[in-house]
Amino acid sequence: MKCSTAPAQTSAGRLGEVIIVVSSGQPGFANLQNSFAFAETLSKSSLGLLVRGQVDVIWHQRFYPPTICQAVLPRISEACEAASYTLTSDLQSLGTSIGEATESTENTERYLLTARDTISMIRDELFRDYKSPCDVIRLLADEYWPYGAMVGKHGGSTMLSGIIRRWPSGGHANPHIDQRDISILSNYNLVRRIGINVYLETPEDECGGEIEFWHKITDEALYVSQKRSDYGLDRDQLGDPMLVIHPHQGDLIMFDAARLHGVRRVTGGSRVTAACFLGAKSTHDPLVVFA
Ligand SMILES: O=C(O)CCC(=O)C(=O)O
Repeated sequence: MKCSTAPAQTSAGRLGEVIIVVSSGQPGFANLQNSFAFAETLSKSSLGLLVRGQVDVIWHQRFYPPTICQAVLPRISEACEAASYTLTSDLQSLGTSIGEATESTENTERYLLTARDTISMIRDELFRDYKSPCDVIRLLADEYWPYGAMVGKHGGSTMLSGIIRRWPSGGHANPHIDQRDISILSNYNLVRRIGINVYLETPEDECGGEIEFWHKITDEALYVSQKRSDYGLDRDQLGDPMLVIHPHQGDLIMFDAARLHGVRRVTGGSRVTAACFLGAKSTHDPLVVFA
């Protein structure tokens, strides 16, 4: 399939494992940080740097075996086609996400009631012969982070620990941050929320589906005041992104979710991810896993 897409906009200098990326753009937000760093592998040291805010993005290529992605994709695509996602029609999502849970108390209840079943569907049905990507991430985070990692709890119930999303052709995601200051996370007082995506299927090069990064927004109230009525911000008002990554099958991308990010429209094929978040309360508390 032949598609076309806008080129990546970055300038980068290598420093061993860590690459520093500096923007030449002029983003129009207060509290922005307009340079950032990324690491090429998920390791004890890069996770520590990300949790401490010294690295913004980890892009670990071929983290998850493409052969397993291929084996699970038919049943995942079928389940996604049958699922309903109430937040947006820009993508499909299995189970009730934390984004939906924050929309209403009714949704919060549904999120908590369905979390265990969704975890079991992903682990025992969709990935039945394999370790699911979010389970692998949780085990590694528990081993790498000095204070461990645990699945989040809310009012005595287990939160969702991983989710599956699918963007059919035409799908995209508006630029957004993933907020920490929401009621379902309030007990944790998070200082950082790390977005994690493992790419199970990606469109061919030039068929869209890139993840784009702009500046960091630390003032969530300011973000909320500028939000569109559905979700996220207007792409047209942001200018060029500072970094555009086209992930490939099996890649892992982890990032500080206070950094504005979005997904470019898929113009051919489809894009499937296994996703979760790690929340950091401080540098001496366990990480919290949720989705
Ligand atoms: O799938 C991606 O690359 C990014 C998804 C996203 O917007 C998020 O994890 O918040």
